[in-house]
Amino acid sequence: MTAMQTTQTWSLEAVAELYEQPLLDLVFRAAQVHRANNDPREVQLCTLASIKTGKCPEDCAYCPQSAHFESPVEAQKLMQVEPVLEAARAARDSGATRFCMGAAWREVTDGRAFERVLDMVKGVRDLGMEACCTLGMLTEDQARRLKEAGLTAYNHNLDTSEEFYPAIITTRTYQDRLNTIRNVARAGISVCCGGILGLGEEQADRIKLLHTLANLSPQPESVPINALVPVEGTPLAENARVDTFDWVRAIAVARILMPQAKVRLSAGRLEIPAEAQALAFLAGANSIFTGEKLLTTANPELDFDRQLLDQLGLYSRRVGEPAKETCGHAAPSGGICTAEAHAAPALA
Ligand code: SAM
Ligand code: DTB
Ligand code: SF4
Repeated sequence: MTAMQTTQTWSLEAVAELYEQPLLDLVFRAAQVHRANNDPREVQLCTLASIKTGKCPEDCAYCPQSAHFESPVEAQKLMQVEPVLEAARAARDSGATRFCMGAAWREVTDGRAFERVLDMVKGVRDLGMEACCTLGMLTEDQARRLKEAGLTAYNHNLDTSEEFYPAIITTRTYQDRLNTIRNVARAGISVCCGGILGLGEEQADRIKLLHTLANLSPQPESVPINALVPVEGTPLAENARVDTFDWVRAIAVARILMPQAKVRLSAGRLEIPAEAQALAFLAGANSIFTGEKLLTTANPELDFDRQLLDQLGLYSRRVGEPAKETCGHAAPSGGICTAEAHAAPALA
């Protein structure tokens, strides 16, 4: 079974029931699901590049790149191919295996800019890395061209529940988002789709978001969980930081609902204590963004992340390095157990 297959249809009630469990019961169950499906010691490192920054026509209330608000972000036109590939090479040398290119566009427009992005994708793939793009809305034909260029994954988040969405973004609809996700999947590109916590949503909105993500068909291969980074000038600048236990809760539920997806700790990690991040890894997170910047906001230093992974006995794999056949834990028999041996008994 691959991560692309939807394993089961989840009812909203079942997702709510999972979400509302006592936190440590939930984390324990998520850890079991994680160990049954993935090497629990491996964490994928991804690096982001903002290839076109600012002046975005969309009005996403959290985003410092929206042209609707005055934020400290300095706008930058679409980068040339070579500096983007230099950044990708540097990311690969620092241990990243996935390079994600983000553009502050409402949608992709056919023409020279798109051709340049296709060249970036080819270049990143030639470095042996996974290439991911997040460029706004896409047609089916544009998705097909990205696929031909070698694109591994396309990031397009649902961000929150369908009901809460219009309180955050008015320039596009939830259905627009779903249409692009469908176009990406039809082109055979992996879907990277997640959300943000801390927008002012209720727990019920988080449950609905997780429910929608889990029932996408195919399920997302990658689920970024962002914690709002409040940025000066945006309407959400004064929002309180998300409670870290709530953040862990969402990660654990994502892991249970989407057992084989990469659950990525995305924006907001700089303000989240190392101990809470450790709990997130236990609950099934298995990827982080590394590098001192996300798109426009700060991220932990690479040395901090390396030390954190070392302290927790986690590792990342470099480009070309094969998956470890064992998870490295001592088995009760005295040998080294295989990841399969971690498989939890079937869950009721
Ligand atoms: N323009 C494209 C789009 O919206 O799909 C791609 C770039 S956009 C910056 C990618 C994602 O970053 C958003 O969907 C949102 O989840 C996240 N994001 C943006 N600003 C954020 C912030 N201040 N804090 C946390 N996450 C943020
Ligand atoms: C995602 O969900 N998070 C990443 C990636 N996908 C593109 C972006 C986070 C951006 C945080 C705000 C900023 O740095 O501008
Ligand atoms: Fe534009 Fe994406 Fe920012 Fe929304 S999140 S304003 S679409 S860059």
